[in-house]
Amino acid sequence: MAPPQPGPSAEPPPLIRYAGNPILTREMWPYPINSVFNAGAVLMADGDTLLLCRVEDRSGLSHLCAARSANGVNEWRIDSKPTLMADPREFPEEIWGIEDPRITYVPELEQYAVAYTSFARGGPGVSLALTKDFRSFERFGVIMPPEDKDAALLPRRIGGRWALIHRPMTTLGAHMWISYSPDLRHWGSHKVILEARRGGWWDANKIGLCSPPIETEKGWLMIYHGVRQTASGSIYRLGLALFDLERPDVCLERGDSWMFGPEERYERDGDVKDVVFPCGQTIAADGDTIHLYYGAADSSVALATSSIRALLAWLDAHSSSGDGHGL
Ligand code: BMA
Repeated sequence: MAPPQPGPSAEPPPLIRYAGNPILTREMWPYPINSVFNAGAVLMADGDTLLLCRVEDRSGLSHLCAARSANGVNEWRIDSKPTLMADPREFPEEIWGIEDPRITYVPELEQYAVAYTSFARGGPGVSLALTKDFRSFERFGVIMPPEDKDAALLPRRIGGRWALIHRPMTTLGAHMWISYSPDLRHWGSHKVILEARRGGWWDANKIGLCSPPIETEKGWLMIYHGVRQTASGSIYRLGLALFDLERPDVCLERGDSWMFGPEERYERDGDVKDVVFPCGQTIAADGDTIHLYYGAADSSVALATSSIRALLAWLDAHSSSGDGHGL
C-alpha cells in the first residue's frame, strides 16, 4: 500500500504545546484552591517570568496569585497567599471576585498595568490597577462598567491618548472595541474594531481579546478567542488579527480559520470543557520567540510556544482579504 500522503494538516502548527503541560495545577498551590487558570504574563527586569494567575478558591470566587520562574516553564515559586484579592468594601463591584488579568508594561509610567475582570452584581466589568512589583497595587476600580471584559491596555499612547481594547456586550453582540483616555480614568471615543462573525463560523456571535496585543513591524498582532456554541456546550478557540500601528481601530488582516483549539485531554476535560484561554505571553530577548500562557478547561495553566514571525506568516497564509471578513 502506498504510504499516506501528507495532507493539509501536515503544515507546521503556529503554536506548539509544551510537552510537560499543564505547567501549573491546583496540586502545586501552597494553600487550598479549586483551580488555577487564565494567567497574565510578563518578563520581569530580573529575567523572571511572572504569571498572575486567576485562582478560584473553594467558595467559587476568584482572586489573583503570582507565580515566578527563572525559565518560564518550571520551578515556579508561588506566593504563599493571594497576591491581589477582591476588595468589595472599597470596590463594591468586586463583590464576586476578580478574574482574567492582562498585563502590559507601560514604559512612560515605569509600571505594569493590570486590566482584570471584576465580577459585580450587574455582571462582569473591567477594572485597572498599576504596580511596579506585583506586591503593592494602585487600584483604579472599574473603568468599563458591566457587561464588559477581555481588556488590555496598549503599552503606549496613540495620538496622545491611552488605548484600551475590551469586549462590551451590547445588543449588537459580543464584539471587540477600542476606547481612548487622557488619564486612564475617563474613557471615550469608543469604536468597534473586530466583529464576531455570524452563522456557522468558529468565531460566530462572541469573540474577545486574549493576551495583550503584540507590537510588530506590520502592526498590532492580536490573538482573540472565538466561542462556538454547540448542542453540548461552548468551544473556545484562538484566532489571529492584525491592526494598524497608529490606527489600532483599523483591521488589516484577519484569519479565516482558528489557529489553536482544545485537543489535549487537559484542554478538553476540566471544570469547563473545551476551553483554551490565553491571558498573557512573554517575548524573549530575541524579540521573536513567544511563550503563550493559557488556561486549559478552566482548571490549569498550560504553555505553547511560537514566534512573531510564525504568527505573521500563518496570518498571511490564512486570511482572505475581503473586508467583510465573512460577516
Ligand atoms: C469566559 C471567561 C473566562 C473563562 C471562559 C470559559 O467567559 O469567563 O474566564 O475561562 O469563559 O469558561
